[in-house]
Amino acid sequence: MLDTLTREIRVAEALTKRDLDDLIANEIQVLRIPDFIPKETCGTISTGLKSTGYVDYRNAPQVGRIGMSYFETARDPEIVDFYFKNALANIDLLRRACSPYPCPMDTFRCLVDEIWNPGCTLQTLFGKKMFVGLSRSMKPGVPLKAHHDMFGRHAPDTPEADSLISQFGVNVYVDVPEIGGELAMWDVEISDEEFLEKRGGDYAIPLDQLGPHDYAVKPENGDLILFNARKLHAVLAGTGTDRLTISAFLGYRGAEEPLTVWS
Ligand SMILES: O=C(O)CCC(=O)C(=O)O
Ligand SMILES: [Fe+2]
Repeated sequence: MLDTLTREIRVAEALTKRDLDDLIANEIQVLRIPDFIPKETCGTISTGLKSTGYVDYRNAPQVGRIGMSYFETARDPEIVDFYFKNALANIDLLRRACSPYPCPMDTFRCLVDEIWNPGCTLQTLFGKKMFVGLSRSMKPGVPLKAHHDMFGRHAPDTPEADSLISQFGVNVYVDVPEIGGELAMWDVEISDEEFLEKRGGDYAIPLDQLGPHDYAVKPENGDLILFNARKLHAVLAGTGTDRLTISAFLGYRGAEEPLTVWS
């Protein structure tokens, strides 16, 4: 399947401030940069990630990850503590997995810092550095169910979450199945209360409970894709091979404020 032809999706040759501004201004919902990392390096990074080893998410069974998402802490103080204790070591783990190539998330952080005058920094929370660069592995036949990503749910009543104006998903695609594995999006933005009600006891909303998605992007190896994570989105099941990505969130708090990244 090709990308849905829609004004919401823009394909660009390089990451620029203008495209980032259009994403922030809601002019586009998805920004895709093919060959953000050379396709030739994807195989080596994929092998490095697989030998580092994926472990299933605490709260999303059948989805493997290296590193830990703040979403998994589910506000449990002990897990929050564990997350922060391992944050920098997990960044290092990802760097080693990508070696001898730079970790694509490091490259992304540098590039954003270069194009955004106030800079791009690693998100802190409770005075501590967060982890960034979670690698996700999705098995063939398994979708990532529909959800939106809201920092405020996991870090409620914090200045860091309250000050966010936009939250973007950032993914570098390291190993994508030939068939399937699209990032699918719905144009609606629902409140977190409505989302929590719809997902019930599950980690997200099963795809058969929603109408058809409004647009979809089919990533290729080496792509960087940024998207509005406050819209409902899902990953469609792939065929044949595991789907490996390196991911983050990018937070926007105003034109004069630094952008921040975290997982
Ligand atoms: O892997 C993808 O294409 C998107 C995954 C996702 O839900 C996210 O990065 O927030
Ligand atoms: Fe997401």
